[in-house]
Amino acid sequence: MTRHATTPIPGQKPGTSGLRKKTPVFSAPGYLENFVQATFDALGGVTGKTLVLGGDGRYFGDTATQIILKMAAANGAARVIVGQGAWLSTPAASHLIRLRGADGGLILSASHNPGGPEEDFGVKYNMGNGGPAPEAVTEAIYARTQVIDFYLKLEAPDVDLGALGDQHLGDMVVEVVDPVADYADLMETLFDFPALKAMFAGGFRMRMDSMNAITGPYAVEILEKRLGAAPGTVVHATPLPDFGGMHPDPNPTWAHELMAEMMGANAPDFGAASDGDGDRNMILGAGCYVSPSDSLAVLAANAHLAPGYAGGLKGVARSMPTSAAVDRVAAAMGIEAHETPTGWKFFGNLLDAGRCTICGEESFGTGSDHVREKDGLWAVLLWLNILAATGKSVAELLADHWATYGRNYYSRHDYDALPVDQANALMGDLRARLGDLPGAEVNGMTIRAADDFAYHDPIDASVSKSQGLRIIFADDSRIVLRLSGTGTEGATLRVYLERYVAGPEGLAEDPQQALAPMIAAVEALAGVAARTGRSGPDVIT
Ligand code: G16
Repeated sequence: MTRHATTPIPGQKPGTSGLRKKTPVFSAPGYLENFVQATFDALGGVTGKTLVLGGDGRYFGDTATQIILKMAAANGAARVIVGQGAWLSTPAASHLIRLRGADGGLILSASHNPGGPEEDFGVKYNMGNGGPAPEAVTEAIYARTQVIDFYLKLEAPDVDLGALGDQHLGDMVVEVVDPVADYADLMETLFDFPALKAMFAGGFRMRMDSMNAITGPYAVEILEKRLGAAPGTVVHATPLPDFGGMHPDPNPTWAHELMAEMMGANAPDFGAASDGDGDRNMILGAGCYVSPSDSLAVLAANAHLAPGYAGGLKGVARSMPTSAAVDRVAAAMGIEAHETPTGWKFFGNLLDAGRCTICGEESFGTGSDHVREKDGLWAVLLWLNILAATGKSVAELLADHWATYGRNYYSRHDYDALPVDQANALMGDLRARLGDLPGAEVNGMTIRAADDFAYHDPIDASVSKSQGLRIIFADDSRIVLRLSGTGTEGATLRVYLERYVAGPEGLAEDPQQALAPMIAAVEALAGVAARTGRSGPDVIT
């Protein structure tokens, strides 16, 4: 074991989902080491513990894996279970932690952010329940980074991460496992694989865009090998260190190849994409885009059609900026609906306490209590199961859903890479005026309520403040503004827009048209275009 003297490095504060920085920052001498040692220290050390380790295959992941293995060995860990080739999708890592009863795990990914020598890298710690570290733990890690003065790292040759089985690193066992098999087996327990096989055998056509990221091997194994989808169903199926130059964020802007195919002539019946680390999903039908908030609501309403959820749902949960469409489903079912801050970590307590079964976010994340992360391929398989069980198309399912529950028109407008001071000033000025807004009129609409969202966790009574500015109108239409906690360049302003139409008229409008009054209200209240000088958002979901 070698003890290396170090000094604190500023800025190692985990964001919405772990610590994300530009690769040159993360790969600078001591940067990763400081953060990993601070993580181990904040957990009370890792002596005798079992950890899971893997990532999404992005640039620097293999080097980082070797460094972390040597640090875990020097810190006295008993065993590290690592995916072959240092690969593990985020949901597969969550499953492996739970399956093997590990004490926790480190996931090397900057999720949907681009990868490469000049792009993004990230590290996050997941707890023994398989879920992201809660705020109390990430704050303890950050506190430790500010006083750290040494890290431990074994001097040893690199481990062969291509060879399955046990190896030794000092006294620690490194167990290299197939990253796909256990996860694929879990999916077989939840969904009606024979029915899905029959659907594909009957000519059902699908396109899955894995965006040169980690879901490629998982999707090929499950969709093409186990379910018999046509070879080539999965495209961009090989994880590449720079994602082949793709921006692996499954939304209409970045998954534009898939969008073009699904909106074009002779489109497949079903389309889906996932992100860098496999926890996000975008769902499409032929000529039809499903907004993530609607996807969550449709999945909650129909989950009982899949064997894993045949007993019904205990409750649902959504992040605050996600539309209230799923709340309407929960009300009809008579089950609990929870509203949490942005960040999957906030669902962990509710899932562990059996207060919800399915949860989701507008940021293309959906999942259930089968793991403690959002899960892209799980959402794809649940949609497929529902399509197989109902015999309906994606467009028919959506239309039926809106006819039953009404439609929560929804969109998110992102303004990327704003100067940090400008973004903070915009938010600060609006925050200062929130108290004056209730009762005020904007473009003929009356504001009913306005606040800075705070979450009171019903399980552990922790309070999370300043989670987004909400302005709610008399008809329950809503605008929400918050700054992203996952970007690595300047500030990203997210503007969330929602308007409810009960129907039966007006359910098939273009969302941007339907939301035009809300878009105008944002400009009147916050002056986004005027203050940023931008002519429009960089990303519209
Ligand atoms: C992460 C979190 C999500 C969150 C998303 C966007 O996703 O796990 O819970 O909704 O970031 O966060 P923000 O709006 O702060 O950028 P991922 O897929 O990046 O891990």
